[in-house]
Amino acid sequence: MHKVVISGTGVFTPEQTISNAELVKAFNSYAENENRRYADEIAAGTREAIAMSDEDFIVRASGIERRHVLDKRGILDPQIMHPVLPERSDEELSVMAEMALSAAGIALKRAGRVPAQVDAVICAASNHERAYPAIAIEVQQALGIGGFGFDMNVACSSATFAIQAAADMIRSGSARAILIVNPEICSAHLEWRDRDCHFIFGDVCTALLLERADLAEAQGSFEILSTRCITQFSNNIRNNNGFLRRTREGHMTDRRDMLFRQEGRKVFKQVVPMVADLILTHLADENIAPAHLSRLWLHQANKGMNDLIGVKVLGRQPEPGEQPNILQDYANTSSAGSIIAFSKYSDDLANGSIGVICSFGAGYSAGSVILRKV
Ligand code: CO8
Repeated sequence: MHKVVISGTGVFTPEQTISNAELVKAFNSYAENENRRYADEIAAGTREAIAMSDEDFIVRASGIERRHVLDKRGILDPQIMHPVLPERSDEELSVMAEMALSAAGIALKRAGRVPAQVDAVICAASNHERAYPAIAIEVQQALGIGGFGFDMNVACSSATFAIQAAADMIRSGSARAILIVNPEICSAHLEWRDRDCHFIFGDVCTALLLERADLAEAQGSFEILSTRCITQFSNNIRNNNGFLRRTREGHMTDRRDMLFRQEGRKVFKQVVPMVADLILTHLADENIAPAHLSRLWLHQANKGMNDLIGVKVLGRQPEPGEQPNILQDYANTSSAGSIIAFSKYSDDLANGSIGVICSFGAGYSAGSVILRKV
């Protein structure tokens, strides 16, 4: 069995940002318009008025201060309330592939590799802009990578599950180097007209290069000591959009269940113990004491959730920097969140330092990756 390292990471961050203030202003303007439009029904008690959103609530409940998005204009227009991403022809690069190329370029450069040295591409994300051909194969073709590519989706755990899949392939010898890309266009599957969730997500793309340790040349790689993935079915985070919706009589394009929806409180309560238990069991099975952990790169959904997981895993309040959060700037970027944290906050670690990347989300799913700086 070969040893495997993460030799390069990259983050593509869309230029456009939306502050909580801008978001709340747009939402409240939409809500006022709707409430005016249905004033009679609201007065008659046959319809509920839409409640206003609030900046202080958003920061208090989630820790999110702003998010990057691909199209700010459409999202903030009270008459539109979603990103407007023009359809592209079959000959043009898809949006996800374009984001992936940007992040992949950075990851390959950091690893000191050219595409010809890569054997496979995995595009792992919460949603794919089309069913086929795979976005991964488009990225493979655009970069000039040989071998194969495929898409996979485990919602917020897509990146960690892809790390396990790629590491297993490299360990067993079916590939020497695998590029993982996580283009997350969360803005397109978020209901921006629902105040319970309109603040949660942002857009981004991350990339990782995994290589056989004996072939890797980059300084400051991270050896993958062990991976563990778990899933447990739950309806508490759900998106019913799928190809079967076209086969149903009277299908509507505006059905709420065709976009992200969740029971946020239940998710919070059920997922925190599940994740803390996964990390602690995983560490124990690898004979690593939590006290030997230098860093936790957690999924970036909610600051309160991460603070609690940190305390449960370390058995004490994490020191500043031990558990870096990026969600204040990016919001929840699904599978990319923990990888952004890893990419931005890992260079400073000393050789031999041990850290854990951990994702969690819809499914439920959770993935833990134990790393050692080499
Ligand atoms: N402004 C003001 N008040 C609000 C707002 C708002 N924007 N939103 C809700 N409120 C109100 C509620 O109506 C409620 O009022 P009341 O008490 O009168 O009923 C009150 O504030 C409290 O609301 P909540 O109970 O909902 O608030 P919480 O404290 O639970 O915070 C959170 C809500 C932030 C959503 C929190 O529950 C949370 O973070 N939960 C965990 C979420 C999570 O981690 N989910 C993972 C999903 S991501 C994933 O798996 C990937 C999916 C694929 C990506 C999808 C891309 C779109």
